[in-house]
Amino acid sequence: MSQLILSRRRLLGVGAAGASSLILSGCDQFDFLTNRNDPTRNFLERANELTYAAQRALVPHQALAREYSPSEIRQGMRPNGSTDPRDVQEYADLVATNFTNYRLSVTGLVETPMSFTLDELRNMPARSQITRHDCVEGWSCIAKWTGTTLGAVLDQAKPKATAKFAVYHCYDQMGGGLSAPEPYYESSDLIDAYHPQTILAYGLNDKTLPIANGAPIRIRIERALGYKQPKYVHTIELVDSFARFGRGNGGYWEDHGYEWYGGI
Ligand SMILES: Nc1nc2c(c(=O)[nH]1)N[C@H]1C(S)=C(S)[C@@H](COP(=O)(O)O)O[C@H]1N2
Ligand SMILES: [Mo]
Repeated sequence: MSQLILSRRRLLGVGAAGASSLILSGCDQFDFLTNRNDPTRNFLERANELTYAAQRALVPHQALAREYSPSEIRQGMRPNGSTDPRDVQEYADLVATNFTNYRLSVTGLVETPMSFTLDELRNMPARSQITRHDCVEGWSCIAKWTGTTLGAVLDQAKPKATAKFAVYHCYDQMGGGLSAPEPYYESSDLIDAYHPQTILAYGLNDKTLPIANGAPIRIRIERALGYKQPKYVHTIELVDSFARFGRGNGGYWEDHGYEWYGGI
């Protein structure tokens, strides 16, 4: 029995160490991730379930991501991915009215589907945190985020016992050109959704969250990589499976080969 545990631990250790040393190895080291046949990426994909199990088993569920002091804020916050989705008419209309008509919907496996105005969200208990954002493209920023705790918002909608994941739906469309546009979406399990540092951010570095960084609401899941920080969120849907979204892998980038857990 103890031998079984030992070998399982060793196995988990390899998965976790392999993934995190890649993440720490810095700038422009990640180009290989776009190469579908790259052995490292295939390893990461296979290690996905393993690192998820490993982190869930080894890291306490509520362990906090490191927080920094104001003097450590650097680079502002470098906008990446979509930075102005005003090509989507619905979003352009919201910008034109300074987001007064914005509503955040909470739907899916909840007892009481809800929708919140920005003022309602801003009037709920707020939390600020200075954290590091790590993009798999090989850069990171340290910035201060302010927002409403997602757990408190979900509680109002009363998640059903069958809810396993939160899917975050965004306004912006990716692709275009030769490929059909695909809406950006992301997801997390409910452990990350209820993590004390997981917030619906409306403030960045003590200012209103700019369009480039996801106005009016972007989610911060501080123990996850950059692509798991969805911007321009309009709906949070609680589900028991990702099968009916995109290509079924739980996020836009996951549908394009990134791992789902994306933990750091
Ligand atoms: N809706 C949406 N969310 C998104 C993206 C995007 O293109 N669209 N890009 C992701 C990636 S890869 C990163 S690194 C961060 C960038 O956040 P920033 O623009 O605030 O720096 O947002 C993430 N969330
Ligand atoms: Mo990223």
